[in-house]
Amino acid sequence: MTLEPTQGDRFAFALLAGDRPGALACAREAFARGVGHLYEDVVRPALARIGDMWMRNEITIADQQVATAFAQSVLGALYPEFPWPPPGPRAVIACVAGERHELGARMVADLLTLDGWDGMFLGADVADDALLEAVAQTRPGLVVLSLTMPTRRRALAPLVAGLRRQPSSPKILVGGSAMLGRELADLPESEGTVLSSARAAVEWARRWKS
Ligand code: B12
Repeated sequence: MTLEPTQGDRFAFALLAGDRPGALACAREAFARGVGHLYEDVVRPALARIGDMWMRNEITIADQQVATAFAQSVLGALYPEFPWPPPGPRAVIACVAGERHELGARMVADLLTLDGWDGMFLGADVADDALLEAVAQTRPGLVVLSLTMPTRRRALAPLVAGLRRQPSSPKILVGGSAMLGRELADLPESEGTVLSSARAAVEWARRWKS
């Protein structure tokens, strides 16, 4: 029995082959079912597959980096077609200091923006001071922190405590694959919430969007 490749597999192989038309066609086909579907059901499993190939030494770390950059440019090509609404309340989204995995955080930023937030994505490896300064200046209602590497978890407590001291009292949401199955219970002063998918982030944030 031969299994049909999933959309995620097709996207992964197009990325690794540097096949821009193939990757774009696959992304566009998924986008027809919504940005959430494209991100969570196609791009996320494609990148997971690429990570597994790296673990098995079938590709190099450089291949992985090139494939991610390529995925970002393919998604960027579809940006003008996304149904962006007028910007609403501000949300700041960042990868914590030392965290270079940025695609998931960018997806959270995009899906929040598509749901009516004014998403300000600060990108990868954001130093605590820079994040706190951005929050002090822009006074967001929501701050989203993304962590992929479990080693970054220990840096969370002081950052969440710093965010808690901000006069605008933003809601704090923490997630990413390093937080799968975790609780924020070990974080002092935290009322932050842990979630693991970008779609769940949007659902959770809706109640604070006023
Ligand atoms: C691409 C990639 C890289 C790229 C990143 C480039 C970039 N510009 O982002 C580069 C080459 C830089 C890299 C480096 C490393 N990587 Co890497 N990388 C990956 C890979 C293949 C894909 C990551 C990705 O983009 N996934 C797709 C996105 C969409 O998924 P996601 O991040 O999980 O995000 C989703 C959810 O988690 C959620 N989400 C994300 N943030 C948030 C926040 C909130 C609040 C919420 C609610 C949800 C949420 O929403 C997203 C959509 O659903 C993964 C494999 C994998 N399984 O993910 C390995 C992986 C994460 N990397 C790994 C490793 C080990 C490393 C390195 C240590 C390798 C090395 N020796 O150099 C370094 C560490 C760098 C660092 N300090 O951060 C391991 C981590 C293992 C572990 N748990 O410890 C993985 C799992 C590979 C593997 N199979 O072992 N990597």
